[in-house]
Amino acid sequence: MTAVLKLGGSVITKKDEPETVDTAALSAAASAIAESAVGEDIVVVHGGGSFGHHHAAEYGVSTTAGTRDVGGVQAIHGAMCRLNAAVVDELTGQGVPAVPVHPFSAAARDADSDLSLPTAQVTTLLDEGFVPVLHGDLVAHAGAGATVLSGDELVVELAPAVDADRVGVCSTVPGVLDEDGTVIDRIETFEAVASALGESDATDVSGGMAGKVRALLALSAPAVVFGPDALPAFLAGESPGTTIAGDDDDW
Ligand code: IP8
Repeated sequence: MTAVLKLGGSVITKKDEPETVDTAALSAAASAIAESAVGEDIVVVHGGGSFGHHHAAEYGVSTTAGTRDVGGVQAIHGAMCRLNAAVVDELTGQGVPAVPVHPFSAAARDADSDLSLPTAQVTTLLDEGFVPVLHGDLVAHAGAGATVLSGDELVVELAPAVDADRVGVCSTVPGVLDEDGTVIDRIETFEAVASALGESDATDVSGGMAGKVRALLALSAPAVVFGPDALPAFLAGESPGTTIAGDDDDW
């Protein structure tokens, strides 16, 4: 079994304090991974939280707006590397064989914004018993300099590349919420939840929950969106929060 797990940036950092790890939350997530990841290959992806987003906003960089400012690239990519080091350190400190994989060193977007992400290093690391830890980052973008590559985009690229059986997205909310704030148990089509998500034409996978749901629906593996308290349950094979049915989903 192989799982791809995204730890939301706002789960593991203090979103309102620049470059501040939420050490208690990160430690709890690492401990859940350390206690569970027996017999299951796992790829971890984490978001930017108060590391990447803080600097990206300062330099006006997004998934579509790029920069050619070397200082901006250093600030944004450097911050994400610092957060990645904190995540890898916490995981290794708790006995998980975690190793860093930095997307900026390998990925590219072409002039049509199509992403190419080499994944042989990730699959080989998994085969060799490591837990690769990737992160939202910058990406070289033809005609735009460097743009933001979100952790959600990485999850969508990685899940088929590693033949993931399941995908987990650990968010600050306990699942995908309807208009009343109730967790939606299962999503089979985007149309069924479009009005609840308040955004029917999202195409950018980093465009909030609507974009996330749309991207996860396109995967063949089922995806589960849940809050931090439910991470041990997801890692134990359960489906807490909201299940987003995959193309091959026979759950
Ligand atoms: O938090 C964003 O990753 P995300 C990464 O997964 C940067 O959207 C560099 C802001």
